[in-house]
Amino acid sequence: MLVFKRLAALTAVIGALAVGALMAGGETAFAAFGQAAPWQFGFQDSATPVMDEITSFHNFLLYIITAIALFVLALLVIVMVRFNARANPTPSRVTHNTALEVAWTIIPVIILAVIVFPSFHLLFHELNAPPADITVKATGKQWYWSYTYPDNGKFEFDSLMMQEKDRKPDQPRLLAVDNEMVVPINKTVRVQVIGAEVIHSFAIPSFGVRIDAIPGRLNETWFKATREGVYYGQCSELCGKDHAFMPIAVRVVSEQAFNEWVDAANKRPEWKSAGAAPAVPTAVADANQSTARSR
Ligand SMILES: [Cu+2]
Repeated sequence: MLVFKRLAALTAVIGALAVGALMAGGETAFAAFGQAAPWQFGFQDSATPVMDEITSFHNFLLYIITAIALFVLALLVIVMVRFNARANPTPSRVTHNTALEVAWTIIPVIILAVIVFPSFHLLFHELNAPPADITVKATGKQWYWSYTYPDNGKFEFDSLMMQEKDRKPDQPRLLAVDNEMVVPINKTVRVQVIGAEVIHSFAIPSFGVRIDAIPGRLNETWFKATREGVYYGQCSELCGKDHAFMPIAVRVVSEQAFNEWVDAANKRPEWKSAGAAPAVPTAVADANQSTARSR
């Protein structure tokens, strides 16, 4: 019994510490929008309708799974207390109970049917891209991303992780980049995703977007950001030695600011030439570029 008392006391102490840490971390948990925060529980804050739906579906499932886990725990406790060898020396010989067997088949089916409707609705929401207002092509390279704006002047630029010496204090470590992908607020952005030489994955948690960048296959996803700000993501497919150092940064701005940015981008000769047909075959150019960029 003493062992139990000590165990209970230890559990209480650990619980109190965990709650204390949670409350201390709670203040910072929402300080950083568009990126992960220390002691964060759950998802990053949503910035798109798709992520809103992912979050609410997740919460809905959490209620169901919590109820199921508590129900099974209660059954286990009842069995352990009421039907152990001491409390129940002569066990019953019942092996079948038709009503019970029908119930434990039908009820899970009903639970799954309840889950399937919001699940399919979410799937269609994610995959049925509405007509796009702008298109951005994201190319995963070793180890950085390149963004092309085919409908806004065909300029292209590379987006590399900010090196420590260049990083400003307000820019998050390992997430900030030199050239952010810029998109307008409340516009449907079609993102075409491809890999240059190996498989990468384009992922932005706040947008509910994650899609593989596969060489030779043009994948497509979409998002419609409803809040201005900078949203960070990372390559989410193991792609090589600098997999952890090819972050994605998307800056959501007003339409006017976006148009100004596009004008400025079109005036940068190095961005223009990057989007033009390369003088050397693409594979050779990419290989040279990767060699120059690898750290
Ligand atoms: Cu990658």
